[in-house]
Amino acid sequence: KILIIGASGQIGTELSLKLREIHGSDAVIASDIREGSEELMASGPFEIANAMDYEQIAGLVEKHQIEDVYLMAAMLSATGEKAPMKAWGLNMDSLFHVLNLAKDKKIKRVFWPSSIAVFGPSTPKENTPQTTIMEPTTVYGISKQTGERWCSYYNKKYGVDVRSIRYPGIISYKTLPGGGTTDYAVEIFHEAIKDGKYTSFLTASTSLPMMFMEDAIKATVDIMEAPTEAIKVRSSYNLAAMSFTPESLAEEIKKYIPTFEISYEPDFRQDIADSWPSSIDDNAAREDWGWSHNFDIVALTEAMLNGIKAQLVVK
Ligand code: VAH
Repeated sequence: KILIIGASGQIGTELSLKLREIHGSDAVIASDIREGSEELMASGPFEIANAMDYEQIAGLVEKHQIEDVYLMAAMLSATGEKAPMKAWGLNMDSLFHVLNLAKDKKIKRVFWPSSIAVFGPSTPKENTPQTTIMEPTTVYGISKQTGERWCSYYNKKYGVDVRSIRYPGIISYKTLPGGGTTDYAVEIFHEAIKDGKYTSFLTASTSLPMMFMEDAIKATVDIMEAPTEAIKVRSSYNLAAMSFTPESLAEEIKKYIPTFEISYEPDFRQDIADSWPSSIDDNAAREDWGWSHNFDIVALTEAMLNGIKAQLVVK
Protein backbone atom coordinates (compact mmCIF):
# COMPACT_ATOMS: atom_id res chain seq x y z
CA LYS A 1 0.00 0.00 0.00
CA ILE A 2 0.94 3.67 -0.43
CA LEU A 3 1.15 6.35 2.30
CA ILE A 4 0.99 10.04 1.37
CA ILE A 5 2.33 12.26 4.16
CA GLY A 6 1.18 15.85 3.68
CA ALA A 7 -1.87 14.68 1.69
CA SER A 8 -3.87 17.83 2.55
CA GLY A 9 -1.35 20.13 0.89
CA GLN A 10 -1.20 21.69 -2.59
CA ILE A 11 0.50 18.75 -4.32
CA GLY A 12 -0.41 16.06 -1.77
CA THR A 13 -4.14 16.48 -2.42
CA GLU A 14 -3.98 15.95 -6.17
CA LEU A 15 -1.32 13.26 -5.85
CA SER A 16 -3.59 11.32 -3.47
CA LEU A 17 -6.53 11.59 -5.87
CA LYS A 18 -4.41 10.50 -8.86
CA LEU A 19 -2.80 7.53 -7.07
CA ARG A 20 -6.27 6.43 -5.91
CA GLU A 21 -7.44 6.56 -9.55
CA ILE A 22 -4.51 4.34 -10.54
CA HIS A 23 -4.29 1.91 -7.60
CA GLY A 24 -7.78 2.04 -6.08
CA SER A 25 -8.84 4.28 -3.20
CA ASP A 26 -8.16 1.78 -0.40
CA ALA A 27 -4.59 1.19 -1.64
CA VAL A 28 -3.68 4.79 -0.77
CA ILE A 29 -3.61 6.03 2.83
CA ALA A 30 -3.76 9.84 2.94
CA SER A 31 -2.27 11.44 6.03
CA ASP A 32 -1.69 14.97 7.30
CA ILE A 33 -1.69 16.97 10.51
CA ARG A 34 -5.09 18.38 9.51
CA GLU A 35 -7.96 17.16 7.35
CA GLY A 36 -7.95 18.07 3.66
CA SER A 37 -10.46 19.16 1.02
CA GLU A 38 -13.95 17.66 0.84
CA GLU A 39 -12.96 15.85 -2.34
CA LEU A 40 -9.86 14.34 -0.69
CA MET A 41 -11.69 13.29 2.49
CA ALA A 42 -14.43 11.62 0.41
CA SER A 43 -11.93 9.77 -1.80
CA GLY A 44 -10.58 7.17 0.64
CA PRO A 45 -8.91 6.43 4.01
CA PHE A 46 -7.37 9.38 5.90
CA GLU A 47 -5.19 9.34 9.05
CA ILE A 48 -4.31 12.40 11.15
CA ALA A 49 -0.56 12.21 11.91
CA ASN A 50 2.34 14.56 12.51
CA ALA A 51 5.11 14.10 9.91
CA MET A 52 7.65 15.02 12.60
CA ASP A 53 6.56 12.21 14.93
CA TYR A 54 8.43 8.99 14.11
CA GLU A 55 6.16 6.77 16.23
CA GLN A 56 3.03 8.05 14.47
CA ILE A 57 4.50 7.54 10.98
CA ALA A 58 5.99 4.12 11.82
CA GLY A 59 2.62 3.19 13.34
CA LEU A 60 0.78 3.98 10.08
CA VAL A 61 3.37 1.99 8.09
CA GLU A 62 2.81 -1.02 10.38
CA LYS A 63 -1.00 -0.70 10.57
CA HIS A 64 -1.51 -0.41 6.79
CA GLN A 65 1.42 -2.56 5.49
CA ILE A 66 2.83 0.46 3.62
CA GLU A 67 5.40 -0.18 0.89
CA ASP A 68 5.74 3.24 -0.79
CA VAL A 69 5.81 6.59 1.04
CA TYR A 70 5.36 9.95 -0.72
CA LEU A 71 6.58 12.61 1.73
CA MET A 72 4.83 15.79 0.57
CA ALA A 73 4.79 17.67 3.89
CA ALA A 74 7.03 20.76 4.09
CA MET A 75 7.05 24.44 4.92
CA LEU A 76 7.62 26.38 1.67
CA SER A 77 9.89 29.32 0.91
CA ALA A 78 7.87 32.32 2.12
CA THR A 79 6.44 30.79 5.32
CA GLY A 80 9.82 29.20 6.04
CA GLU A 81 11.44 32.62 6.24
CA LYS A 82 8.98 33.60 8.98
CA ALA A 83 9.78 30.52 11.12
CA PRO A 84 13.25 29.23 10.11
CA MET A 85 13.77 26.65 12.88
CA LYS A 86 10.21 25.32 12.53
CA ALA A 87 10.70 24.95 8.76
CA TRP A 88 14.07 23.23 9.23
CA GLY A 89 12.58 20.87 11.82
CA LEU A 90 9.56 19.84 9.77
CA ASN A 91 11.40 19.57 6.45
CA MET A 92 14.34 17.56 7.85
CA ASP A 93 12.85 15.46 10.70
CA SER A 94 10.13 14.10 8.41
CA LEU A 95 12.71 13.13 5.78
CA PHE A 96 14.95 11.31 8.28
CA HIS A 97 11.94 9.37 9.63
CA VAL A 98 11.02 8.11 6.18
CA LEU A 99 14.60 7.43 5.02
CA ASN A 100 15.24 5.43 8.22
CA LEU A 101 12.04 3.40 7.72
CA ALA A 102 13.40 2.48 4.28
CA LYS A 103 16.91 1.80 5.65
CA ASP A 104 15.33 -0.51 8.26
CA LYS A 105 13.41 -2.25 5.43
CA LYS A 106 10.05 -1.28 6.93
CA ILE A 107 9.08 0.31 3.60
CA LYS A 108 10.30 -0.35 0.06
CA ARG A 109 10.44 3.04 -1.69
CA VAL A 110 10.35 6.77 -1.02
CA PHE A 111 9.29 9.76 -3.11
CA TRP A 112 10.55 13.07 -1.76
CA PRO A 113 10.01 16.45 -3.49
CA SER A 114 12.84 18.91 -3.87
CA SER A 115 12.52 22.30 -5.54
CA ILE A 116 14.19 24.87 -7.77
CA ALA A 117 14.63 26.64 -4.42
CA VAL A 118 17.86 24.59 -4.00
CA PHE A 119 19.45 27.04 -6.44
CA GLY A 120 20.71 30.46 -5.36
CA PRO A 121 22.02 33.80 -6.69
CA SER A 122 25.35 32.24 -7.80
CA THR A 123 23.62 29.50 -9.85
CA PRO A 124 23.57 30.04 -13.65
CA LYS A 125 20.13 31.63 -14.12
CA GLU A 126 19.25 30.55 -17.66
CA ASN A 127 18.76 26.86 -18.48
CA THR A 128 20.10 25.89 -15.06
CA PRO A 129 22.02 22.59 -15.37
CA GLN A 130 21.20 19.37 -13.45
CA THR A 131 24.59 19.62 -11.70
CA THR A 132 25.73 23.13 -10.83
CA ILE A 133 26.61 25.46 -7.97
CA MET A 134 23.85 25.71 -5.39
CA GLU A 135 23.98 28.37 -2.65
CA PRO A 136 20.31 28.66 -1.62
CA THR A 137 19.38 31.74 0.42
CA THR A 138 16.11 30.50 1.98
CA VAL A 139 15.62 28.04 4.85
CA TYR A 140 13.35 26.07 2.54
CA GLY A 141 16.05 25.94 -0.15
CA ILE A 142 18.74 24.96 2.37
CA SER A 143 16.49 22.17 3.71
CA LYS A 144 15.82 20.89 0.19
CA GLN A 145 19.52 21.03 -0.76
CA THR A 146 20.49 19.17 2.44
CA GLY A 147 17.64 16.73 1.96
CA GLU A 148 18.93 15.92 -1.54
CA ARG A 149 22.37 15.14 -0.05
CA TRP A 150 20.81 12.78 2.49
CA CYS A 151 18.68 11.05 -0.17
CA SER A 152 21.78 10.42 -2.23
CA TYR A 153 23.70 9.23 0.88
CA TYR A 154 20.98 6.77 1.96
CA ASN A 155 20.77 5.45 -1.58
CA LYS A 156 24.52 4.94 -1.91
CA LYS A 157 25.20 3.71 1.64
CA TYR A 158 22.06 1.71 2.42
CA GLY A 159 20.56 1.02 -1.01
CA VAL A 160 17.41 3.01 -0.19
CA ASP A 161 15.25 3.41 -3.31
CA VAL A 162 14.43 7.12 -2.87
CA ARG A 163 13.40 9.19 -5.91
CA SER A 164 13.13 12.96 -6.09
CA ILE A 165 12.12 15.83 -8.37
CA ARG A 166 13.04 19.53 -8.14
CA TYR A 167 9.54 20.93 -8.72
CA PRO A 168 9.22 24.41 -10.25
CA GLY A 169 6.34 26.65 -9.18
CA ILE A 170 3.20 24.53 -9.37
CA ILE A 171 -0.16 25.89 -10.45
CA SER A 172 -3.52 24.25 -9.76
CA TYR A 173 -7.15 25.38 -9.59
CA LYS A 174 -8.14 22.51 -7.26
CA THR A 175 -5.76 23.33 -4.43
CA LEU A 176 -4.30 26.53 -3.08
CA PRO A 177 -0.54 26.72 -2.43
CA GLY A 178 0.70 27.16 1.12
CA GLY A 179 3.11 30.05 1.50
CA GLY A 180 5.23 29.88 -1.63
CA THR A 181 6.90 32.59 -3.67
CA THR A 182 5.32 31.32 -6.91
CA ASP A 183 1.81 31.59 -5.46
CA TYR A 184 1.09 34.77 -7.44
CA ALA A 185 0.61 32.50 -10.46
CA VAL A 186 -2.31 30.79 -8.70
CA GLU A 187 -3.85 33.84 -6.98
CA ILE A 188 -3.90 35.85 -10.23
CA PHE A 189 -6.41 33.50 -11.88
CA HIS A 190 -8.84 33.52 -8.93
CA GLU A 191 -8.69 37.30 -8.66
CA ALA A 192 -8.96 37.82 -12.42
CA ILE A 193 -12.30 36.01 -12.33
CA LYS A 194 -13.48 37.47 -9.01
CA ASP A 195 -12.34 41.12 -9.30
CA GLY A 196 -10.95 41.55 -12.82
CA LYS A 197 -7.68 42.81 -11.34
CA TYR A 198 -4.63 41.59 -9.41
CA THR A 199 -1.74 43.19 -7.55
CA SER A 200 1.37 41.04 -8.08
CA PHE A 201 3.91 40.73 -5.25
CA LEU A 202 6.63 40.12 -7.86
CA THR A 203 7.75 42.65 -10.49
CA ALA A 204 6.42 42.48 -14.05
CA SER A 205 9.59 41.01 -15.51
CA THR A 206 10.31 38.32 -12.86
CA SER A 207 10.70 35.13 -14.89
CA LEU A 208 10.28 31.85 -12.94
CA PRO A 209 10.02 28.17 -13.95
CA MET A 210 6.41 27.00 -13.63
CA MET A 211 4.30 23.88 -14.23
CA PHE A 212 0.62 23.00 -14.31
CA MET A 213 -0.34 20.56 -11.54
CA GLU A 214 -1.40 17.84 -14.01
CA ASP A 215 2.17 17.76 -15.39
CA ALA A 216 3.70 17.74 -11.89
CA ILE A 217 1.54 14.77 -10.87
CA LYS A 218 2.37 12.99 -14.16
CA ALA A 219 6.10 13.44 -13.45
CA THR A 220 5.68 12.08 -9.92
CA VAL A 221 3.83 8.99 -11.16
CA ASP A 222 6.30 8.51 -14.03
CA ILE A 223 9.46 8.66 -11.88
CA MET A 224 7.97 6.17 -9.40
CA GLU A 225 6.89 3.79 -12.19
CA ALA A 226 10.31 3.86 -13.88
CA PRO A 227 12.56 0.80 -13.40
CA THR A 228 15.10 1.47 -10.63
CA GLU A 229 18.05 1.18 -13.03
CA ALA A 230 16.66 4.13 -15.01
CA ILE A 231 17.01 6.45 -12.01
CA LYS A 232 20.59 7.63 -12.35
CA VAL A 233 20.18 10.79 -10.25
CA ARG A 234 19.54 10.00 -6.59
CA SER A 235 19.77 13.55 -5.28
CA SER A 236 16.92 15.13 -7.27
CA TYR A 237 15.99 15.64 -10.93
CA ASN A 238 15.58 19.07 -12.50
CA LEU A 239 12.09 19.34 -13.96
CA ALA A 240 10.56 22.06 -16.11
CA ALA A 241 7.63 22.81 -18.39
CA MET A 242 7.61 26.59 -18.97
CA SER A 243 8.90 29.88 -17.61
CA PHE A 244 6.94 33.10 -17.57
CA THR A 245 6.69 36.52 -15.97
CA PRO A 246 3.70 38.13 -14.23
CA GLU A 247 3.26 40.46 -17.20
CA SER A 248 3.28 37.65 -19.79
CA LEU A 249 0.77 35.68 -17.71
CA ALA A 250 -1.42 38.80 -17.48
CA GLU A 251 -1.29 39.10 -21.29
CA GLU A 252 -2.54 35.50 -21.61
CA ILE A 253 -5.38 36.18 -19.16
CA LYS A 254 -6.38 39.31 -21.12
CA LYS A 255 -7.11 37.08 -24.14
CA TYR A 256 -10.04 35.75 -22.08
CA ILE A 257 -10.74 38.77 -19.84
CA PRO A 258 -9.80 41.85 -21.96
CA THR A 259 -10.52 44.26 -19.10
CA PHE A 260 -8.20 42.45 -16.68
CA GLU A 261 -5.73 44.80 -14.97
CA ILE A 262 -2.49 43.91 -13.19
CA SER A 263 -0.46 46.14 -10.88
CA TYR A 264 2.84 45.47 -9.09
CA GLU A 265 3.78 45.86 -5.42
CA PRO A 266 6.88 43.71 -4.82
CA ASP A 267 7.31 42.47 -1.25
CA PHE A 268 9.89 40.31 0.60
CA ARG A 269 9.20 37.49 -1.81
CA GLN A 270 10.87 39.47 -4.63
CA ASP A 271 14.30 38.77 -3.07
CA ILE A 272 13.48 35.06 -2.92
CA ALA A 273 12.34 35.02 -6.56
CA ASP A 274 15.46 36.95 -7.64
CA SER A 275 17.63 34.23 -6.08
CA TRP A 276 16.07 31.49 -8.23
CA PRO A 277 16.69 30.48 -11.87
CA SER A 278 14.53 31.87 -14.62
CA SER A 279 14.66 28.64 -16.65
CA ILE A 280 15.74 25.03 -16.05
CA ASP A 281 17.49 22.33 -18.12
CA ASP A 282 15.59 19.10 -17.43
CA ASN A 283 17.23 16.90 -20.10
CA ALA A 284 18.37 14.34 -17.51
CA ALA A 285 14.73 13.59 -16.54
CA ARG A 286 13.72 13.48 -20.21
CA GLU A 287 16.57 11.06 -21.03
CA ASP A 288 16.55 8.84 -17.92
CA TRP A 289 12.82 8.22 -17.37
CA GLY A 290 11.03 9.74 -20.37
CA TRP A 291 9.74 12.96 -18.83
CA SER A 292 7.78 15.26 -21.12
CA HIS A 293 5.35 18.04 -20.25
CA ASN A 294 1.97 18.76 -21.87
CA PHE A 295 0.97 22.22 -20.63
CA ASP A 296 2.45 25.48 -21.90
CA ILE A 297 1.29 28.95 -20.79
CA VAL A 298 -1.62 28.94 -23.29
CA ALA A 299 -2.97 25.55 -22.17
CA LEU A 300 -2.34 26.49 -18.50
CA THR A 301 -4.37 29.69 -18.76
CA GLU A 302 -7.28 27.95 -20.45
CA ALA A 303 -7.27 25.09 -17.92
CA MET A 304 -7.05 27.42 -14.91
CA LEU A 305 -9.79 29.83 -16.02
CA ASN A 306 -12.13 27.00 -17.07
CA GLY A 307 -11.39 25.05 -13.87
CA ILE A 308 -12.11 28.01 -11.59
CA LYS A 309 -15.26 28.96 -13.49
CA ALA A 310 -16.54 25.37 -13.24
CA GLN A 311 -15.98 25.45 -9.46
CA LEU A 312 -17.92 28.72 -9.13
CA VAL A 313 -20.87 27.26 -11.03
CA VAL A 314 -20.90 24.21 -8.72
CA LYS A 315 -20.92 26.48 -5.66
C1 VAH B 1 7.58 27.98 -3.26
N1 VAH B 1 5.91 26.82 -4.60
O1 VAH B 1 7.29 28.98 -3.86
C2 VAH B 1 7.15 26.64 -3.85
C3 VAH B 1 8.20 26.10 -4.77
C4 VAH B 1 9.80 26.65 -6.60
C5 VAH B 1 8.67 27.12 -5.80
O2 VAH B 1 9.27 25.61 -4.06
O3 VAH B 1 8.22 28.01 -2.25
